[in-house]
Amino acid sequence: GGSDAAKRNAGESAADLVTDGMVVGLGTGSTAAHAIRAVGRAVDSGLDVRGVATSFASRELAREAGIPLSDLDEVNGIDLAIDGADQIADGDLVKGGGAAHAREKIVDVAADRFVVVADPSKEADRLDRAVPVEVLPAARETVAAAVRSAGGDPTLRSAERKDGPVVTDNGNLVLDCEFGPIDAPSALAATLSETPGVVEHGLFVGVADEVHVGTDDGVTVREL
Ligand code: DER
Repeated sequence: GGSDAAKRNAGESAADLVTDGMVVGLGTGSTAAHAIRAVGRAVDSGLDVRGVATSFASRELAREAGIPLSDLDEVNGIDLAIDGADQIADGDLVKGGGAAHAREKIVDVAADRFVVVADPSKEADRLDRAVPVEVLPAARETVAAAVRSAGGDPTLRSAERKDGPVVTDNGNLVLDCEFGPIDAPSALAATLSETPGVVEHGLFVGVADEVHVGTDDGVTVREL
């Protein structure tokens, strides 16, 4: 992954887009965390915003940062969502490294403006990272079979400091599905979405509006 300075520069650059009265989608991951902390500092200085978290982790971080929070079903739309990505190519994303992509996609897609924060290691010419797929636990084998017939190689994501698989905030499991280079992300996204038992996949196709790519000494902003 990229340097912390690069992640911080990206996160703080995106946080500068937050203005008074906004409802802000708060993404998950170490890069979005810098944006959350920066928004928290702005709130300390009087910024009036409401945050909508995308995971247990981002909610806890936002609370620590002092950002007033609302649930997604309490707000009337989201003005801006700031979120990280595992890979970016041609404006499409692979997300889900933090197994939060189901709620992230709801918030990111609902937002009037979805800004990605990343470091250069996330940029690629073509998406080729494993695609995280959140599945209902009972459907993990049937989804795995469907992934294989679509040319993928599914692996149940096991937890680091817990015996057994990662369990998402929604109580589901995650299959990391290797497809190699993904030539047609929207076609693959449709195939995954149509598979019974798939709760959400990590292909964010044509969703992001802008990306802030941090480097150690600055940030590059690109419209997508
Ligand atoms: O889970 C996600 O989609 C996160 O946004 C993510 O994977 C990026 O995390 P990072 O900013 O810590 O690399």
